[in-house]
Amino acid sequence: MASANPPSHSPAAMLRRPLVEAILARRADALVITGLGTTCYDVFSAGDNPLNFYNWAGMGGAAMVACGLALAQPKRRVLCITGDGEMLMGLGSLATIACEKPANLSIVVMDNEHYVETGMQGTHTGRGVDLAGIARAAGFPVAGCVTAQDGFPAALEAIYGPGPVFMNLKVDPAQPPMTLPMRDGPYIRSRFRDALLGPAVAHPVMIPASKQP
Ligand SMILES: Cc1ncc(C[n+]2csc(CCOP(=O)(O)OP(=O)(O)O)c2C)c(N)n1
Ligand SMILES: [Mg+2]
Repeated sequence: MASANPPSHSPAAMLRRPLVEAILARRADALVITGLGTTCYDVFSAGDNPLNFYNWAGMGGAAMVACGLALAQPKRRVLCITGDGEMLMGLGSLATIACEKPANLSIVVMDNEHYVETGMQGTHTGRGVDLAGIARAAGFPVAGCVTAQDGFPAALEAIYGPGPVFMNLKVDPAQPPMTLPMRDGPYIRSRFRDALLGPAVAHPVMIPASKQP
């Protein structure tokens, strides 16, 4: 399953949607944080869920949002499913996660070696940068890179095992059909919050008499 120096542009790169579907089929009540762009569409296409937090355009923060949630909700599995470009922009988060070590957090990177959403520019991972190696060096106890389908079952077990887990999946760069979730950020946030914590209770705001108009 794990290889320290995965080959670039693996000829056996996997199709991303079946992988995301297989990961989410086991989610139970896991909290799922997406990257922007294609991983956002992948997760929505596998089935909408109020415990999905769709990151529409925020780039570089998915793993950190997931880390915060994992620390706040230690009894819930937190899955971050993001892209290589998004992860490259937020590399510092790997250091923070390695320090905090939330055992319930799994970061899954759909590594297509490209920024698909913005026109298929190549990313660093296609030039040899090894995200799993970076995670391992930072201190992740579980970090692997899967380059072909036969390594996926073991990766799936690891994703739901003790963490923090970092799993890089080399996937085909072809863009699957764009399946767009709702775009209203406050709605996505409130829906997620309500599903996790129950409906928000409105607390009356007490304004001192001296401050009242
Ligand atoms: C700060 C910032 N810079 C650039 C963009 C433009 N942008 C949107 S999606 C994207 C590419 C994302 O690439 P990746 O995470 O690898 O996703 P995938 O290849 O799966 O689409 C970029 C550069 C952005 N949304 N925010
Ligand atoms: Mg990409």
